Amino acid sequence: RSDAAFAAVDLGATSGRVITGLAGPGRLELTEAHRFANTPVRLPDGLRWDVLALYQGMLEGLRTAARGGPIASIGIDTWAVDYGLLDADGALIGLPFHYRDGRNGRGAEQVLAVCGAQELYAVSGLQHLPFNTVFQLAAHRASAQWGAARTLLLIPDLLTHWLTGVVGVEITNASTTGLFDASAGGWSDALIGRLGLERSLFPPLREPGDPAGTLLPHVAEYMGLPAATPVTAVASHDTASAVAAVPATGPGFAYVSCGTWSLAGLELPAPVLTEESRAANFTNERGVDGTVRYLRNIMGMWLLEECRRTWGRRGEDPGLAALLAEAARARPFAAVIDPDDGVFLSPGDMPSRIDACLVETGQVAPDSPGGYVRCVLESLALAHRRTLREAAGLAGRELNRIHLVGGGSRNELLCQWTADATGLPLTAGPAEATALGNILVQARARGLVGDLMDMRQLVARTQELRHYTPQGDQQAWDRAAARLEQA
Ligand code: LRH
Repeated sequence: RSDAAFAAVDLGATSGRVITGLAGPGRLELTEAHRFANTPVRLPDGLRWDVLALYQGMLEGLRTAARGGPIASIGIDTWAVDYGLLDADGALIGLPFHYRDGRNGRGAEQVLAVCGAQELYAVSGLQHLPFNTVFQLAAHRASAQWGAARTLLLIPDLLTHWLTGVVGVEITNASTTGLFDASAGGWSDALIGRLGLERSLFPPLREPGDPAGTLLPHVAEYMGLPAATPVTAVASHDTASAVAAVPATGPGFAYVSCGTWSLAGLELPAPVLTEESRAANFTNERGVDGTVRYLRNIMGMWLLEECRRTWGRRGEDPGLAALLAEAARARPFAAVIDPDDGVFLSPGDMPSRIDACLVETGQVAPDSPGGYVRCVLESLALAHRRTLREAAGLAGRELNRIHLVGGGSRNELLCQWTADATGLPLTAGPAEATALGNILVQARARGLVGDLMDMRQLVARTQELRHYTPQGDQQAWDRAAARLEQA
């Protein structure tokens, strides 16, 4: 069989894209059909996703992609944890909340009062993040809308539903809800029951590669695609798609999927549900083919993006290239923050929050934007080191290489410093790992690509990668790592 074209819809926290991928044996080429902003909206009752604008952007993009020739299937991935609720008629109730909304703290308290952190982890293996779906649902229950809710769909499943009319939840993303049984690989009836949620809210699960329906007639007509065009469930959690496209060709690799978040960890055959793992807050999210993404969330490029948003509002953002050049010249290790500090989670003035952390730990705030960027990137490299070393220790693994994928792989300073801090060789790229993983799962469902190893080899053979070897002063990084622990 020859090559085919697939459309990947990839929605991130700041922008959405529709990408066409030509895939087949020996071939994997991406073309961006459309890119659009994802701008959350603050309403009086909270921070929401403008999911209609995202849907419209997706339709627009698919229409553009369809003009380029036949599309064999469509796959959708987005960020995790967030959801929409449907009523008995199948209509969306309200706009989905943004995981950075402040309501979630209350929800976490309520859940933990019923179900202890140990019990939750023993079943779900999920790291504690204040915005895990289970906590959001607890906060949501107090609303007037809740009584009308009949079906929960995660964001990619909601968009799939609007394209096809079919209801289902894809499993890699289900594993980020806190209501998924990491060992059994299905919804946890036990947790759902304990927390007093209706079991019928949770639709049947789909595996990456499963069919997710065909386009509804009005959708197909709008896009100029045949009504029989299939939508395929991909690894709909963007991080799971990215990990599937890590171009590793042997064992012993760790990955950092670096975009708005840095997701740093390992791929394992089975979850690690020990008390040590819970205390270290590692997650066991599901990957393709039943693999486990054993990782921890690190605040990631959000720190830089939010600094730039703050400077931009004041007309003080000199642009990314200038900022990085300035950061490269700034004094090394002048300031270290802990990127995992919860104070950085919500949107708002990031430089001031960095200042406050530095003052609190007896450090001096940078005196230029480049100084902040250096502080952020060095601190992220240190956090990558801490997380990967802990993951390897808890999982009993030796690491021989880091694969840094996602948009962050374009940042040479971050790549070099992550190699330096960890003392490990690092392969950077592909920047488009998420879209590639999305396309590859669709191509595999059509029999055009083999197993996970074949998928990764195809990425390694066809995509542009950069290699970094550790340099610099190891002891200086060790000293800085000690400062991270005090930060
Ligand atoms: C990255 C990501 C991450 C989740 C977060 C909500 O985009 O999906 O894996 O923890 O967003």
